[in-house]
Amino acid sequence: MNTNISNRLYQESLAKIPGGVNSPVRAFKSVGGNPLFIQRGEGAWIIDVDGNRFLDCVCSWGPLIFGHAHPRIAEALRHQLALGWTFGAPTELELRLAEIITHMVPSVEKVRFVSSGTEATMSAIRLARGFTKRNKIIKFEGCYHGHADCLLAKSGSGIATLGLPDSAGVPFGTTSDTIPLPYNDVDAVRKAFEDYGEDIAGVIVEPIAGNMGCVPPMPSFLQSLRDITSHFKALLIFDEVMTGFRVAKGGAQELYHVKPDITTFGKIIGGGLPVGAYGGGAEIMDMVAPVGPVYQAGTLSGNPLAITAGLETLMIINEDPGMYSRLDEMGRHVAQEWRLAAHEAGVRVSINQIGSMFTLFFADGPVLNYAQALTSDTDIFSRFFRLMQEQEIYYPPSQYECAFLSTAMGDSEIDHLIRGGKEALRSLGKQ
Ligand code: HOZ
Repeated sequence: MNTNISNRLYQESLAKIPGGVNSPVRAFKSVGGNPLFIQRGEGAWIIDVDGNRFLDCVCSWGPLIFGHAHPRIAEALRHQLALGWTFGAPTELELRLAEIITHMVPSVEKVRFVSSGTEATMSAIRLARGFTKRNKIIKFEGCYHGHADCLLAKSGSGIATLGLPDSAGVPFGTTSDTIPLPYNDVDAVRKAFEDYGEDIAGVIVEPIAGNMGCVPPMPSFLQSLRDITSHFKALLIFDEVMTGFRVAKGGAQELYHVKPDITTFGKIIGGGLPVGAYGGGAEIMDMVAPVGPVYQAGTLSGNPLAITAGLETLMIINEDPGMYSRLDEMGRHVAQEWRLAAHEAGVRVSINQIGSMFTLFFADGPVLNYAQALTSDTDIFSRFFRLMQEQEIYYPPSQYECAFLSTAMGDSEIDHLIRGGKEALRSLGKQ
């Protein structure tokens, strides 16, 4: 594969941008080789600057549930572009998107828009602390809630990918009220509440973890979090930045029938443009300024272009309620075929899949928490990643990120994905 132009752009970028990239996981550091520079996207495919074409399983790390350059979203953006793209004043668009979200996610009565998932979770934590007048926060190892200081403790995503012991530059004081516990471990949560219950403002959790690879909640994990937090009058925060509008119309909370106090959104809510949001019951949300004392603001919050993309995305979702079961069927089919191929090739794998989110771990047993995710053989993963690239599949360049399907993938794309994965697994079996 010719990647000369990507390589040249990467070398030039190294001189001007730290690591040549604007977000660490893109750098291919954990899988080797240089990042591909992308020129354009067409439906389920991306094309790099050297003209190589790949089936895209990154989907911009989740937002592109319909694939690239969906014509309706493109048209809506063109229309808004002609009207102006930022006013620093309210627009009807924000109201309409808020209405759709509160309809689709009933636990959310009011919602505040921000510009990224990081901002959403950072603000949700401040709100939980302001509402409860308590300081401590429970998070789970391997979950990643953006790069706000207080949440960078035992994080997944890029921190896990690069094998970093959390981040430099985070003062001890900012994480001293953060309690990281093992995912899916209800006993550990109970114990933490027995020890610090009166001081715990909230529990933040990815209801389906996506930042240590895809790790589903065990039956009753989320309900236990609901029961314990309610008992101790702490808030339950679902970080649905990745799962919101991806696993079901109402997110993971709809799938598992558990109602959080605060939900954070990102990715799909902006249709691929920078939008985040946090929302919850009116009593809690009315703690936010200008009504209440919890301050949070943003010049570009509710940006008309970004909100337009989000609005059009959620409208398309609402017109096609069957899309989630189709995506889940596709995901199950891929996972099943790859399991079989891995078995035949003598490669040990553990594949987690929920709807259109999935991860192939090169591990012996089930992966239900961060410690188990870390048992995956990352050398084999790196080889798998490169073999997938040879098969014209753009797979996430990290063991600790999810792969995604999009509705732009038809039968031939799913066949391409299954065949490519099988070929890669067969090659691994021979090495
Ligand atoms: N936060 C994204 C999902 N894990 C990864 C993308 C990135 O860090 O660039």
